[in-house]
Parts: sequence; structure tokens; C-alpha cells
Amino acid sequence: MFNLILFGPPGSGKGTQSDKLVEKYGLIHLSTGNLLRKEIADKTPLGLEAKSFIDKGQLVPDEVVIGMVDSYFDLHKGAPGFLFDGYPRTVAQAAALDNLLELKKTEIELVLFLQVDEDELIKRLVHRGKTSGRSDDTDEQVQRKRQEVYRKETLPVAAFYTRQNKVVNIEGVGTVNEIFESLCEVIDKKRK
Ligand code: B4P
Repeated sequence: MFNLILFGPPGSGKGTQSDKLVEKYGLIHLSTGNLLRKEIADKTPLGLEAKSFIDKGQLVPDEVVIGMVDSYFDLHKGAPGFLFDGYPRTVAQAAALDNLLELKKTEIELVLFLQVDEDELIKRLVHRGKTSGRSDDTDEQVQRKRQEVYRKETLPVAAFYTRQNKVVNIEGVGTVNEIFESLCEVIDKKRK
């Protein structure tokens, strides 16, 4: 199995690049953002709970997200590998993922960290808000809150994987194709 994490702040292009990477490498795409939005659209109890956090720019509680990831993993037995997009977002989630992968006798090979400065992120998210219909995109205050939550709760995840020597920084500003090529270069080197 080949498992990788695409890491970065909200709006850094994780979803955009994940779509291209799963197509090229045949990995299973596990985006907790997409899974949560599906729960919200289906109006499930989990979705209703998640919406109240997402709309405020906060993270959904760890136990909710970890349970959702475990179920998704079980649905894809025999997968060639996973691309984790937007997960883990806290150190508790990272520890839970390590435990889950250990049980399955596999591990994270690489953490690709998209580097984008905050002004560019806000610009992208304001732009996405014009067409996405996402309730967490429309308000600039909510976006600033998301960046603040990222710095406090998610950035420590990079340190967690740096201690395991798994993080590679990638310039996240440029055209989508330029960034995709940089990501592929690192992945191809690792898979050799
Ligand atoms: P996510 O769905 O993960 O999304 P995201 O961080 O907003 O965006 P992403 O980085 O994927 O950026 P994108 O490609 O769209 O999270 C949503 C919310 O769900 C979270 O805030 C949280 O509340 C909750 N959640 C999710 N996972 C969770 C977890 N594990 N624990 C707790 N809560 C969780 O790109 C952004 C925009 O930039 C797009 O418009 C795109 O077109 C544009 N763009 C992309 N690449 C570009 C480039 N190179 N140049 C210019 N623009 C570009």
C-alpha cells in the first residue's frame, strides 16, 4: 500500500491537487471535507452536528471525524493506497491515523505540505465563495477564523510528521499544473 497525506492550510489547493493525483496514481481519495459535506447534504445527524462547527470556521470534533475515517477505510479493503486530503487536522487525529494504519500493517509514506501565504489563501477562498455555494466560504470573518484555527490546531500536525521525517514542503503558488508536477516529482522519487 502507498499512503500519502496532502497537507496545507484551508484554500491551499489540497482538493484541487488531490483530484489530479488520485487519477494519476489510482489511490483512494479520502477527503474528510467532502465526506462531511455529503453528510450535511444528506441531512444525517452527523451532518447536522458537523454543519454547526463548519459554518463557524471551527473544526468538527475529533471523535466524529475519526469514526468517519475508520468506516471509510473499512469500506475500501484491498485499496492500493489512500490519499488523505484535509485529514489529519489535529495531533489527536494524526495519532489515531497512525494506530489505524498500524493495525492494517501499513503506514504513511509521505506528507506533502503545500506552502501558500495567508493573503493568497483569503483571496482564493473569497473567489471560491462566489461559485461554490459553501456556507463556510461566503464570509471573510469565517475564513480568517479558519486560518487561525489552522495555525493553532492543525500546524502542530506538520511537526508530528516532521519528527517521523516524512514531510516535504512544496511551493503552493503557481499554476495548478506546475504545482501538480512538483508533487508528482516527489511521489515518483519515493515510489522508485
Ligand atoms: P476542506 O474541505 O478540507 O477544504 P479546504 O481546506 O477549504 O480547501 P482546500 O485546501 O482543499 O482547497 P481547494 O483545492 O478547494 O475543509 C472544509 C471544512 O470541513 C473545515 O474548515 C472543517 O470545518 C471541516 N473539516 C474537514 N476535515 C476535517 C477534519 N479532519 N477535522 C475536523 N474538521 C474537518 O482550493 C481553494 C481554492 O483555490 C479553489 O477555489 C481553487 O480553485 C483555488 N486554487 C487551487 N489551486 C490554485 C492555484 N494553484 N492558484 C490559484 N487558485 C487555486
